Amino acid sequence: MNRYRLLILFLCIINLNSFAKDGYKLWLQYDFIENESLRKEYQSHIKRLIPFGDSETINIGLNELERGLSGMLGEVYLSKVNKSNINDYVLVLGSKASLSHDISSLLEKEFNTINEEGFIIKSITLKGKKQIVISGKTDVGVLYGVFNFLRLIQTNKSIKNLSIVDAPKLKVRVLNHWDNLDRTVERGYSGASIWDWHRLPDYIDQRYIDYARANASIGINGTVLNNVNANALILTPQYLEKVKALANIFRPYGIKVYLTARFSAPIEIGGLKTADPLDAGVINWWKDKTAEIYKSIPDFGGFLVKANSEGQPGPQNYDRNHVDGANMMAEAVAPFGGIVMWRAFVYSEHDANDRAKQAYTEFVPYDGQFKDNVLIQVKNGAIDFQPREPFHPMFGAMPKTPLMMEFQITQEYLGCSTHSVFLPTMYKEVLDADTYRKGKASTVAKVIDGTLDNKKLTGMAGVSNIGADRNWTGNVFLQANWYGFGRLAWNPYLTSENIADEWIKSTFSNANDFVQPVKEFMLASLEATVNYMTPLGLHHIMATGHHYGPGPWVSNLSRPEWNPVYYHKADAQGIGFDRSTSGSNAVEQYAPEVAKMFNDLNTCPEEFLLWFHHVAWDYKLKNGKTLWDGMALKYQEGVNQVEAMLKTWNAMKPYVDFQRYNEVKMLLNIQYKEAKWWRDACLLYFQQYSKKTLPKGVEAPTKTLNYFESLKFPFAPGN
Ligand code: BDP
Repeated sequence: MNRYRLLILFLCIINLNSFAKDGYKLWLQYDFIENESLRKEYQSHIKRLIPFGDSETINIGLNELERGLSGMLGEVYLSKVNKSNINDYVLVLGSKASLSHDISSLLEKEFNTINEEGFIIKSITLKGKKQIVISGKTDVGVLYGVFNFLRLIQTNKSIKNLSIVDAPKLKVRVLNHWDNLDRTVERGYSGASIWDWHRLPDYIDQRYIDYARANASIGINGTVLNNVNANALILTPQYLEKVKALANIFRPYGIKVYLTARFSAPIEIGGLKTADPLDAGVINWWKDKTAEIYKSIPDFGGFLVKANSEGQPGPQNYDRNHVDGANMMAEAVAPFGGIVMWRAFVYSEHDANDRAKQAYTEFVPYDGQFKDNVLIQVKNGAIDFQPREPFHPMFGAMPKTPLMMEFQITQEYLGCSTHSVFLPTMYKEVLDADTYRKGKASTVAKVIDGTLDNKKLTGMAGVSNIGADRNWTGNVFLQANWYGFGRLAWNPYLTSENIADEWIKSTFSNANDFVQPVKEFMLASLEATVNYMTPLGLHHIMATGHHYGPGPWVSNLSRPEWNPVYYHKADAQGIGFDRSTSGSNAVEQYAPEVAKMFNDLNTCPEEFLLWFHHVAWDYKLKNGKTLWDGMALKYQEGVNQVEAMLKTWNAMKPYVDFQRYNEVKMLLNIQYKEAKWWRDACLLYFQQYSKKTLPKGVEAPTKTLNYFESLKFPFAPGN
């Protein structure tokens, strides 16, 4: 080989290496298991793969097994061997209908306990031969089983005597992409939209396939492709052809496509004069449009609608209500098995009272009036995806209406894709919260999985943090939030600790000295962020528009409830929004037990203190400190926690490839800097009202309040 060729070869190797660990492979790294005895142990249980059935989905499962097993165990696994030749230690996969009868009859009991998407992973002995079977009632169930089986190995679990039966607890598990047709992403911090509308339908980006694979691996079964602030053009034939191309790619992965429908589309693209939901022409327009969609996408999921919210059109423009609007669309999709996800994120421009009360006020009176195929999609809290919010009171108040959870995965209010915040901790706080609707233990999880009120249609939506960045989420750590969302949509009872554990091991390493400290850091990361941004129940004090950085001083926006001063209400007496019975009385929207707890200063959890109460600066916190001192110390604690996260990460260098190690390190450094910015700006601002000095232990700000107020970020992303 001449020197030139050698050089090319060398560059190729370097290049391969640098791409090998850039985060693109997400949690599906399938790293070679270095521990020889463990590897041998696995190898001894899997000698061959045998698929039953050859649908596209089964082949995807088979390829995944080949890819995963050869990656982790370093052997070539032969598939499609002669089925009559089943030997010991064969891994069998296939749905109930395609498995051979002697195998499927051994799983009869398990099949009876799973739903259509569930799976079984079981060690069996047939004619004296040991085998592992991965099965389900449907091919997609089998695929979920495959990913779960691979996860066992990724997380170094035993595969000796397997008997796993699992099925999703929620039906609709969807990502909501706030992606625009021009490839910008509202509140997106990970690059452009992954949907290359311009080159679709003919150009199929490999990313679409990898996206589908990643989602299937965590059980996500739907995707809403376009922004809730929708452009009606998505419903024109030109775009529907592109949507169809994506639907075709996603189908074998068990993923349905949904679209956000702009309520005024009949006018904008249909040439009608009105979008009144009771108008016969409008009703027919939606029926025809729906039929047109189903003709090319027979398994189309349905529509998501943001109506009469933040200026979006809706039924109220015609003096109709949410029921009129949602039911009209629900009737259009019903014949095809489609659903409507109607959002409850509404707040009136004409009611300056308390924004937190408005969605409940608008929706609860309609309980029981929506059609069976309507899900009301409710954000986790009543304001807007804050670092911490009490659960939305609607979850405890609409027993006759299927309510769907909407979480935000993208970090609009939590430091964009820069800050490393593990969100499943927050999701769990909400899911585990007790609504007391039917007495104790009526958790939000039981409301949304339908078990509390015996509801059939259930779901969870996550506002996606995915973009065209090579590592998908702009920060490798935030892949954990996509992962965790999927896992919780599958099973809202999983713990955030388990989710972190799985994710760390599948993404980075099983080394205990890595897993433990990183898990601790992830589990503490939400609290750290709440501390340096909005401790003790503060909320919505971010800067205007882009919400990047602190802006507690903002008071000049046209709508009162857009201003941070509306939320913190700091004055000479104290700080906080009085939502108790002596204030806006928002507490009344909760069940009596919950209302009582929040209403009473003594029982209100301190993490929600300033959410529900206006509290004097000298008020004594549970730790004996005054509110002012306690608040200042919380801000400092948040900064200290990020410093500790950074230290932990620095010590992890030996366990992580350089690229991912270094990217996370740089981002944590920014987070540390920004945590101090938050602390200093907020404390200087609130100090004008408290007129108190900073307690011992809180670092003195190095810049003035004027300086912080002067900072402008006209090009902050995602706006
Ligand atoms: C807010 C966002 C805005 C969204 C809106 C929504 O600032 O970009 O359009 O929520 O959820 O959080 O509709």
